[in-house]
Amino acid sequence: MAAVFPIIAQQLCLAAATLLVSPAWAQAAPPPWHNSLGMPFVRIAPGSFLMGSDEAVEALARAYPQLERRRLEQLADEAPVHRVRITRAFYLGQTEVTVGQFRRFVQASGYVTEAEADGTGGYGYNPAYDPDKSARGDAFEGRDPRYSWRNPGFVQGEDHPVVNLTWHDAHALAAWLSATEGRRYRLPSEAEWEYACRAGTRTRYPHGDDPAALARHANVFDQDAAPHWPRWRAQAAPGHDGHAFTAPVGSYAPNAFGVHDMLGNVWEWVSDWYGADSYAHAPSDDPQGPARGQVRLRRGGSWHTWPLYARCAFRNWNTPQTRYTLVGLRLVREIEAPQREARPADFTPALFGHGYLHIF
Ligand SMILES: [Ca+2]
Ligand SMILES: [Ca+2]
Repeated sequence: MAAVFPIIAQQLCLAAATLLVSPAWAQAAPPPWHNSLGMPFVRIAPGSFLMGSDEAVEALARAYPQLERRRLEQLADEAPVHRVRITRAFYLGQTEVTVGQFRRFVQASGYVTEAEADGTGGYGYNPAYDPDKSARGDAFEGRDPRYSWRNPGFVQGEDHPVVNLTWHDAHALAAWLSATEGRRYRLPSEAEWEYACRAGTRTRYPHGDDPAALARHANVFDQDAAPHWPRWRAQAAPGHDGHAFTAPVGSYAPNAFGVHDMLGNVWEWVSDWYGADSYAHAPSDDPQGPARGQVRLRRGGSWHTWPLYARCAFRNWNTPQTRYTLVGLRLVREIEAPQREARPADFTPALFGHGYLHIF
């Protein structure tokens, strides 16, 4: 018997060593947790990573030779690269929020989105629309009351990512889920989002640095989308990702953290205000962005986004009232509730009929 114990002890030591040296995402992933609307969530372990990018314009010019140099010089807000610690585990939506999940929310809550409530509508695809008719050169028609999350002008199944939602709409969804489930839902912070996008990588994309390979890993502006917008054909990713418009969520392999479509399909609202120099002032632990601002960040690019702008480090932003054919969201469910947890009493259904509820 005496010889057995050293063997067991050795095995235990080996197991412990494996736990210590293996990154959390390399271990066997448990099945996703599903909430009351059927949204799958995966647990993201705490950790640290290098956030942002400080790539030289010359290096970008070699990788994206078709782009004007001024576009490559406009990425200074991705610097400085800085170490960020995510100190708490959290659940992150394994996919973007889908049309079907949002429909169930609307049916259960009576919520009316900003695009519908303010009467100005959203944006949509119309093959007869000419971008030159838009003062901003918008690729899509709008605002127009015929467009909303219910109709972006192209066909969407219930498993496609919902679009035409404002930052306020995203918060209303999180608040309703928090109140009805007694758990704390919110948008990811910008740092949490990039941590989950990179999933342990330091390259432009989780698959590596090559923009030409992007269409194998994400739904972006590719050779399937380009025929609908011939003026931007030269900017399309080479290859076919199989989708000219939105794709069913989870159509592509997950990254090393087990989440799908962090890049492409739809832009995702995050919680932070945008600050062009915010990285220079950010704390290293759980940064939340500036205390005030004018515009909210969105991340990851979309089905209509050129490869340069579908990198993990790229930052883009809009007013919180913006609704667009390319912008959706995914949610965080907190694991450790902070001091105060949302309760049903915090939710005021009467406000939802008016379509606007500013939470937190
Ligand atoms: Ca595509
Ligand atoms: Ca996305």
